[in-house]
Amino acid sequence: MTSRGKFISLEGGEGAGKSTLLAGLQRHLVSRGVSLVQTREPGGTALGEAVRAIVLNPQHRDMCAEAELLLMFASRAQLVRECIEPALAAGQWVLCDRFTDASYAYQGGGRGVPAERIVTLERWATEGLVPDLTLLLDLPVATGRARAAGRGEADRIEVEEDAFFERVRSTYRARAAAEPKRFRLIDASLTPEQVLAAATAATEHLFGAVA
Ligand code: Z5A
Repeated sequence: MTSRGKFISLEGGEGAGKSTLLAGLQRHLVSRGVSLVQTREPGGTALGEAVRAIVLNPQHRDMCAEAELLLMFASRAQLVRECIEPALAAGQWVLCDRFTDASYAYQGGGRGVPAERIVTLERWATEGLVPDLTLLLDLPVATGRARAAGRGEADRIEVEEDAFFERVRSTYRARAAAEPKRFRLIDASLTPEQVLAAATAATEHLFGAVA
């Protein structure tokens, strides 16, 4: 019988280095013989990418927090059923750029949506699917924003003020502290090589579990 694959999510604030880490981590996991599916949120399916274009479009500046949250979960519900669950069931590993923790951090911490509402949506939309490992790239807000600056027009969420991103960061850190077995907090101010080394070390126990 094929053993179920492992599910790894990457989280962090703006400019924390998730995309940079994803490329190196993908190479590492493939070199270890893992059959890997890489995806992202919001997005990762045709429907999810259409949702992404809506939620990040600066023209929708009047979008309310509830609509934003529901759109994130619409994308997630589709991604879980169309991509993540079938891959895990087939024994593939899934590396996802953000997952449900981002909704707690951004819509919960950032926008102030009560966490109980997100818990309800999580149970319903993802049937409680939780990553086996979540790598949280932690970085001071100002450093992340400086890194992300100069990439062209800011999207609808990137235009938020620093206080919003401070709430996002502290919500992520609180979630990591509350679930130390699932989360690995990585100091994202280190060099890309050091961040990758910390991330690959954090994945080691997953190999033991499938052996
Ligand atoms: N969102 C939400 O609100 N609710 C949800 O439920 C979900 C998402 C799922 C899209 O996410 C937005 O959706 C996001 C949260 C929201 N909004 N914000 N803000 P995204 O992940 O697609 O976009 P992002 O968070 O804006 O990612 P990013 O800004 O593209 O950052 P990154 O991927 O973490 O960083 P990077 O591109 O790898 O690196 C940024 C720059 O820093 C680049 O020039 C690198 O070369 C440099 N870099 C990277 N690593 C290092 C190190 N270690 N040292 C120095 N420089 C580095």
